[in-house]
Formats: sequence, C-alpha cells, structure tokens
Amino acid sequence: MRTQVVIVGGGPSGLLLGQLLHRAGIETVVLERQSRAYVLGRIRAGVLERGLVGLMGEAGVDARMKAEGFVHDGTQIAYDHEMFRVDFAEHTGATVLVYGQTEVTRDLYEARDATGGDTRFEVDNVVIDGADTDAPYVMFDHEGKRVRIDCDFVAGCDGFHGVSRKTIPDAVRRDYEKVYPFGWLGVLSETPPVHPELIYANSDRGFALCSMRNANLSRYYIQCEMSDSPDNWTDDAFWDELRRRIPQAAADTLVTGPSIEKSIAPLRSYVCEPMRWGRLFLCGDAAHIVPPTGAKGLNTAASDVHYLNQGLRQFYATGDSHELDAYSSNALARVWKTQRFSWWFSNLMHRYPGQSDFDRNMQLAELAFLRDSPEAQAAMAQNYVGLPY
Ligand code: FAS
Ligand code: PHB
Repeated sequence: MRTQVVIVGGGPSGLLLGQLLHRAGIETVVLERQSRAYVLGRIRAGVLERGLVGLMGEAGVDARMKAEGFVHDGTQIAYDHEMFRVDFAEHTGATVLVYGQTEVTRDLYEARDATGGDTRFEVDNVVIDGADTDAPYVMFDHEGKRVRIDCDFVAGCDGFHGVSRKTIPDAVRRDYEKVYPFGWLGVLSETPPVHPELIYANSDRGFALCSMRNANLSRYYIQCEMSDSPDNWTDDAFWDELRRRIPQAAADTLVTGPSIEKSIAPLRSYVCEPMRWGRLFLCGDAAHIVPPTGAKGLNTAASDVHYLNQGLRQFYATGDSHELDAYSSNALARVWKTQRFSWWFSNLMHRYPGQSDFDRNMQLAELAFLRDSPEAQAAMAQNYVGLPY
C-alpha cells in the first residue's frame, strides 16, 4: 500500500494535520494505537489559543467550538487572600476559547469520517523505517496482519510515549528536560463553574486551578505530591482541600458534586531537538511537553501542525522544500518561548517542597508586581492568548 503522508498518532495533532492536508488534496493514513473511544475518553486541555481556533477554522471544523465554546477575555490570579484580573483583550485585543480537547478531538474525528479518511485504530508494533531516505515506510500490526505502507513523509504525532521520537538516532537527537517535584490532581464534576473565568491560585497549601468545560461541567486541579494517587482522595477530601486554596468568596460559593473523572498528571518540561529527521517530522507531545499551568500543551502542538502543513503544501504544490527544511527551526523557535512561559508561570504559582521563606517572598513579590504593573500583565496576556505563528 502507498500514501503521501503517514500520520502516526490519532490525537489532536495527527487529526488536525490530517484534516488540513486533506483540504489541500494531500492523502494521509492515520495510525492510532488505541480505540477511538479510548482516545475520546481522555480529559486533557481546556483552553484554546487564537492560533488553534484559527487552524480549526482553516480545517473547516470550527462550527461546534464557536457555538459551544466560551470566549474568555481575561483570567483571575489569586494569592495571599486576594485576587486580581489579567485582561487579555485590553492588552492584546485577543481572547482565548474554553473548549475541551476531548471535543476538539471529537470534532476532528467526525470531520475525518466525513472525508472518508483512512484511520487505523488499535494498531501495534509500529516501526518507522527509511526515514533517512527518500522512500520511507511504516510497518504495523493491524487486525492480525503485519501491514506495510510506503509513503513520501511520516508525521510523528504519537505523543510523549510514542515511537516516532525514538526513531531519531540517539546520536542525532538532543533531549532537554525538567521534572517538577509535584503533580496535578484533576477532577471533572457536573457542577456549575465557581467563577465565570479561570482562577489560578497560589496558596500557602499549594497551587489550585478552577476551570470549566461548559455551564454545568467544571474542571478543578490541586497541586499534589508526585507520589500521590487519585485513590488517596475521596471527593470530599478534594473539595475540602480546594476550598482551602482558593479565595474565600469562591470557597463559599463553590458547588460540589461527585467526580466523574479523577486523575493525576505529572509535570515536566521537555523538548526534543531536532523535530525532523529526514522524511520524519515530529509534532506536538511527540516533540515537547509543558507543565499544563500555562495551557500550552495542545496549543503548541497546533503551531507545529501549522508549520508542517505549510511545508507539505508547498512541497506538493511546487516541489519546493524550503518550508519543510525550515520546519524544525521554525517550530522550535516558538516551542522554546512557550516552554519559557509555562516554566515561568509554574514556578510563580506552585509551592516547591522545602521552599525557603526567601523564595516564598520572591513569589509573593512577583505576584504583587504582576498585580500592580500593566506592562507585566501585558507580557503575561501576550503569552497566554498565544504568540504569533
Ligand atoms: P496526544 O498524546 O494527545 O496524542 C498522541 C496519540 O498517539 C494518542 O492518541 C496515542 O494513543 C497515540 N499513540 C501513541 N503511541 C502510538 C504508536 N506507537 N502508534 C500509534 N499511535 C500511538 N495540555 C493543556 O494545554 N492543558 C491541560 O490541562 C493538559 N492536561 C493534560 C493532562 C494529561 C494527563 C496529559 C498526558 C497531557 C495534558 N495536556 C494538557 C497536554 C495535552 O493536551 C497534549 O498537549 C496534547 O494531547 C498533545 O496532543 P498530541 O500531540 O496529539 O498528543
Ligand atoms: C483545563 O481546563 O483543563 C485547564 C485550563 C487551563 C490550564 C490547564 C488546564 O492552564
């Protein structure tokens, strides 16, 4: 079998790339390790940058997100018993859209169905071969058979634990990593959000985040130990701890209910260089990971997809490979800026184990400076709504 682009990974990166390439008449096959139901059962990102919203429009898949997503033109920052607002629209003229990654992925799968796109679920033992030649191919197990697909290019969209990044030889690849000494315990509940905007809270007891998916579906997080487990937390214990970490006015009005999902995400910063090896191009979590504090994971996957889509379109339309050749440097230039913002915001908002009183005062001083400085708020707003592609 032969196709133009094999996309390894049927998460948001792979599906968005597949849809954009389809719109340019470029044929793809998507290989996904899990079932569609499993992929759609994951609860992950919640905030979409303007760039991702624009790409979904370019892909012709933005109708539901525009009808059901919440436009947010600011966010709340709480610390030391006070709360202030960072106004995105005032500083950037831009907003973000609150619309769950699960729904983005659902919309993209439905769009791919409509195009008759070839998607293989529950594949196994994927091997990418010949990436350093002009005749790459992908082998995989599917429905009891070993299958080979020859192609022009391979897009590695298979997340942090996929095979694509590991296909780049160790001697070629450089890994940059920082592991944070805490995680996020997240709860999804069918309750009204505690506030119309997100609340990022830095409390003496640790970080908390109040987010949402719709008017009756809320998403909450509290910083937890790396070694913690969701099984250690009853719903009541979670709600009690969340109340202790958010402003009193919010704690007093918090509507609680049974958790319909409860999970812990580890926090790490990670970048792989280069993001290309021959005919293999890495996109999204396959190439980089950020702590979710700045809501940059899914959104940085989107900018990778933008650059790769541009490069592949140019190649197939003209034979010119300049944009493909610039893919890794273009994508990494923006990746490192979103890494910095996510690292900065995570360090500002979390309590580090064994944090000294001096370091605690540095955090409080920076939060007070952010509260009082329009310029500091403008810098945060520019990063939060999304740096230009
Ligand atoms: P994904 O990991 O989403 O998708 C990769 C796909 O490849 C998966 O479906 C996987 O099954 C498949 N795959 C893996 N190996 C394969 C193989 N060998 N063959 C075929 N398929 C294979 N970001 C935010 O902005 N905000 C958040 O709150 C947030 N929370 C997160 C919580 C968790 C637990 C995790 C893990 C991530 C979170 N993220 C968050 C980041 C997340 O949203 C990612 O940035 C986003 O899923 C990136 O999308 P993809 O690059 O498509 O990778
Ligand atoms: C979410 O709603 O899941 C969410 C929102 C903002 C973040 C992280 C997660 O920074």
